[in-house]
Amino acid sequence: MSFDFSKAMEWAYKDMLTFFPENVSTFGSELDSLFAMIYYASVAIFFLTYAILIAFIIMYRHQEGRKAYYYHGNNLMEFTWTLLPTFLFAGIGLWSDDAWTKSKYAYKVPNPDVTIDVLGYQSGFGWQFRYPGPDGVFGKKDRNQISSANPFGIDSSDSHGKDDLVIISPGGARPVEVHLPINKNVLVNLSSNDVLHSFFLPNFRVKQDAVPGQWIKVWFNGTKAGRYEIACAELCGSGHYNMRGLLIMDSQQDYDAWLDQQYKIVKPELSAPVSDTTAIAAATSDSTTTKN
Ligand SMILES: [Cu+2]
Repeated sequence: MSFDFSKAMEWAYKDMLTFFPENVSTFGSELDSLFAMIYYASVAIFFLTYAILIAFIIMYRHQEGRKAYYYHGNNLMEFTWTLLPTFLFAGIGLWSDDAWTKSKYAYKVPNPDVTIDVLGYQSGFGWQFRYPGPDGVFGKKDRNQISSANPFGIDSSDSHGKDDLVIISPGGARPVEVHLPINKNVLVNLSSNDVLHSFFLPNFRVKQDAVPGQWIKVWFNGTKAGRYEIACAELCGSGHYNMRGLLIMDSQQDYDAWLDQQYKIVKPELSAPVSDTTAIAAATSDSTTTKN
């Protein structure tokens, strides 16, 4: 069997990069090309290093009568192997600065069209999502009011919090499902109830640690409707795998319809008159069927 060098290069240079799921984020392609550039450089350095290593093994193998010689350092060589990686890493740093700033810096977050709160938790392992409700304003948070029924600690004395919509993982292996609109700047305020989690949206090239006691801003703008995975990328405990969720990207119209429907399920008392018991009953029975 002969070694097909071009096949090996094709594997090394192309196929490895197809591990990425489809990019559906506005800044995703910039991060992908950065990843590809670093990857190509690593593959090239790998082949170069191994070619030299193998050549030296052959060139300097034991030969009768040849004697090894000792010398104390070589300035030119030491400068070279210090400067080359310095330029390489400084270059990567400068090149990645734009993509990093755009996607990660809190002061670069564009004006959000939609803002949600996301909270990772370990008791049952999942994510809690909070939408601001019809008034578009989140209720204030009060950590003394945090409970299993009120995971965000929404301040009961703040009227803006009365209509906040909280969606919690259904538990067990069933993934939580949340919807967001496409072609909109989505701002996520991210935190954790207990340990470090990591909010990971592979298709959106978003991965951010969720740190207890801190609210970290994450943003993205999704370009394509569809169903995408939400994962926790931090090994956070025995139920880590249960943190899988589904992010469904909708047109604005479908998103509004979903939000209305969720609102009727979660807040029947606010979305229907109290006397209208049939509407409440229908909305409540919906809650068992809409989780898919
Ligand atoms: Cu986790």
